[in-house]
Amino acid sequence: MFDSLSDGLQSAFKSLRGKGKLTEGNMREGLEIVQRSLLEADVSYPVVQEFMGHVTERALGKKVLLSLRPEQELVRIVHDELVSILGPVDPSIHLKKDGATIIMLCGLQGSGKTTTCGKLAQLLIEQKIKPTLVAADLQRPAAIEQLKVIGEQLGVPVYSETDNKNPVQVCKNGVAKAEAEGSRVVILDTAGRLAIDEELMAELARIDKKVGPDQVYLVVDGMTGQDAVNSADAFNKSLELDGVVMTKLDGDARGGALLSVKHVTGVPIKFIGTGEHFDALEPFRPEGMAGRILQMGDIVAAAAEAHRIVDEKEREELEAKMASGDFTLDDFKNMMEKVSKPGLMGRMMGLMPGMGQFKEALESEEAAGGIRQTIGAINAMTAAERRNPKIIDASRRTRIAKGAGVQTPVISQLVKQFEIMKPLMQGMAGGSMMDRAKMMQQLQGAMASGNGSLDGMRVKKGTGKRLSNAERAKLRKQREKLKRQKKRNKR
Ligand SMILES: Nc1nc2c(ncn2[C@@H]2O[C@H](COP(=O)(O)OP(=O)(O)O)[C@@H](O)[C@H]2O)c(=O)[nH]1
Ligand SMILES: [Mg+2]
Repeated sequence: MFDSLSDGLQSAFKSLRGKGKLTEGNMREGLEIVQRSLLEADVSYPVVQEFMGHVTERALGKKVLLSLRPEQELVRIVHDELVSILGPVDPSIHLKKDGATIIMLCGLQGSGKTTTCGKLAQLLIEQKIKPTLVAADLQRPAAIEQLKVIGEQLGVPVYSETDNKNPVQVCKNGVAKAEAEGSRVVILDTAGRLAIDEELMAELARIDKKVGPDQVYLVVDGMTGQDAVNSADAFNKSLELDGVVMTKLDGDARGGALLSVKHVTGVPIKFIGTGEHFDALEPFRPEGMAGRILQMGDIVAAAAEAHRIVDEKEREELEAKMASGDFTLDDFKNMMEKVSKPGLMGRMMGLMPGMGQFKEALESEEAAGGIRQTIGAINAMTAAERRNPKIIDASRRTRIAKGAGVQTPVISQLVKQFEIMKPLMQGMAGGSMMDRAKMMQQLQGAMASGNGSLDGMRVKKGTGKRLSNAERAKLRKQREKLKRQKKRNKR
């Protein structure tokens, strides 16, 4: 999703990253790439202008130019601006306390209205509310049938009148019947045209006036780019919209429509559709979406997940330890125990940018075994050894291996892994989101490079293989590179 927007923004940030000292000149270059990528992602011109106005003003501010990591500042500014243009958030349906809440869906033909009826019904069913669906699209004979099938699948009543050509009457009758039957929610599935026309707008305005829906949602096809903006504008002028549902964001939508439609209508984006099935409706969260556009993963979701496993105090202690370099094998063990809960690692990784590929490796039985083995090995160490693994010499190694019931190389490997990991952890603890992402990449590199690496937190099962000279040199180089990088980051 949003590939062109993300790619463009990434390249803007990258071009600044290589610049060393930031000047107004090269910041402007970065800003130009941001602007181009917005336009290429089909964000409409007036929106781009306004967006760039805010971003430029802040990006060229003194503080940013003097800052150590200008590209990060730019990411932050763009992120904040995305959030502010996409917000405020309001994914609730606002049900009335008494009587039936009437929700009217409108939008162009094929935008996903009828499908969204089903998705909203499913959402309500999950809240123990059984809605009534009203088939008010009388343009196409198949439309009524389509809604009926959805009603049957979900087990909710569908009101329709085959011979009535007046959608206002059908809606009125449908609402009356639903109310008589005690339905708490009525969803009107209205007609759409291929393009906006006066007749359609007049028809919708009549339904609006005569039936008096409590909520009017515009359903917009996220794949349609500029067209989406024009139609949203027209619907917004004829009807008072309460929210937008943007569909088909599971495909290769360029994402621009989301920004433009929000800007043009000024009403909250309530939900996004991410598939054809009834459960493919997500409450819209600006932060999550901005994160996705900037390829930072859904940090909020990841953080929420992390919160659930480690409590606040523990986490602060861990961070402090990581930052100061006091991180010991005991802490490492502690952390391993926390993350070794089944399924957890995979979910966390899935939420982090670029880490999806490790999901399977980390979820595997082998990985779980590796973690158990590592914990066992640390358990077999003395307190002094856990604090300072450097003292672990050949004889200690043999003793520990015996105690843990593993081969000696497992222990050397573990100590090596830990030494590589420690500076990385330190870097992660102090840094910003971008620092962390970078460190993650390095961790990935270390994991992927085989010997002496983290190797997916998996300890090789005692092949007894020793490092060759070349491998050792490679490892040393890696460590030195990390050290230099760390120094640079500190500066
Ligand atoms: N991939 C994907 N397809 C969708 C989504 N929403 C709707 N569709 C498809 O879009 C087409 C038109 O949907 P429909 O609900 O009939 O549109 P309507 O004319 O506005 O009622 C159908 O083939 C749906 O399956 C979505 O979020 N993702
Ligand atoms: Mg339809």
